[in-house]
Amino acid sequence: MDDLQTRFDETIAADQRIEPRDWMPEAYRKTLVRQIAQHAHSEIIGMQPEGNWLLRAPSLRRKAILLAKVQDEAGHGMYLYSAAETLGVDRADLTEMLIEGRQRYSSIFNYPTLSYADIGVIGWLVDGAAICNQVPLCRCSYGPYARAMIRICKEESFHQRQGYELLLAMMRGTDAQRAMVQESVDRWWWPSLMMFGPPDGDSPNTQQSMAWNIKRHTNDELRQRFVDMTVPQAEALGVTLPDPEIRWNEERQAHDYGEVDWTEFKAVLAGAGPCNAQRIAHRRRAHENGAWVREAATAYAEKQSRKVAA
Ligand code: FAQ
Repeated sequence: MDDLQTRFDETIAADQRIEPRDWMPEAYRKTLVRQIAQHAHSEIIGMQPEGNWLLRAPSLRRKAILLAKVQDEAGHGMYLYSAAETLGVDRADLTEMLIEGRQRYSSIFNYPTLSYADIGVIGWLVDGAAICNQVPLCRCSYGPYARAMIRICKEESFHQRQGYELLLAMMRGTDAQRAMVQESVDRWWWPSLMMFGPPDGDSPNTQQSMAWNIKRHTNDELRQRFVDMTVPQAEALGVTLPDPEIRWNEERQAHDYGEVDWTEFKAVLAGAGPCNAQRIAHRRRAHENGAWVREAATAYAEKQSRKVAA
């Protein structure tokens, strides 16, 4: 046991990868299952706010783009559930835990999409925040998660670009379109900052996850990176970020910004966000409606394996 622990510690210290067949401490495995499952659930629940606009896209081109993005998110969920399964858990159990409220998904997907500008703003801000958070996960110490993240990040950067491009088109349009974009930015800015998790002083998992090379930066470091990246993009777009305290700090070589409303964040995590109940009810319904597909697929797989055995 000591030998196994030493080997694990040496692998982490050398910044190398842990693979599914390697020995790992139970707490490391549990942390990964928690984070990867939460991440997978976020991708799947994250299809709902955008899916809401699929039948109301303003043109065939916008519809094709949105459809492709939502499909990519399903794919990301699948890669991530597969990565979680290499840790000895079952995807069906993870889904059960999600719909029973025993596992989390990102707070951001508990907010409603009220206009088509939200589609652009989700791409720009939500995918932008996701990229900031996820690029360092490509160097995560657990091999299957790191490899899944490389592919996911490539697709996320397309998602971000499509959002920005949609907003640019709207900002070059009518006054009403510009107002729609600004109203959407006003609603999504603060929830996007919450995606990075609680402030470092209130983040119980960060220290250990960084020691294991799962996380590479703290929540506040990544949040700062996101603010610094987004401020010039907002200027180029011609929108105002709804925080009067944003200003360049010469000394820190970073932007100062206002305090996030952590009471709202905690309420959303506790289930009291605007769409928590709706998101889970919808996921539960989709799962129940898909029961016949799973049964048919299992029956077919069993029939095939009997054929092979015969
Ligand atoms: N929402 O100690 P920490 C996407 C929980 S992007 C809900 O700091 P940790 C792409 C946390 O789980 C979104 N819960 O935790 C897309 C913990 O509770 P627990 C998904 C949150 O793990 C775009 C407690 O608070 N991305 O889907 C949140 O070290 C557009 C204490 O927090 C990922 O999941 C939150 N925002 O750091 C799809 C990235 N923040 O579990 C569709 C991978 C914290 O102990 C459309 N995950 N909590 O009960 C991570 O990087 C980390 O897990 C953090 C949290 C940074 C989210």
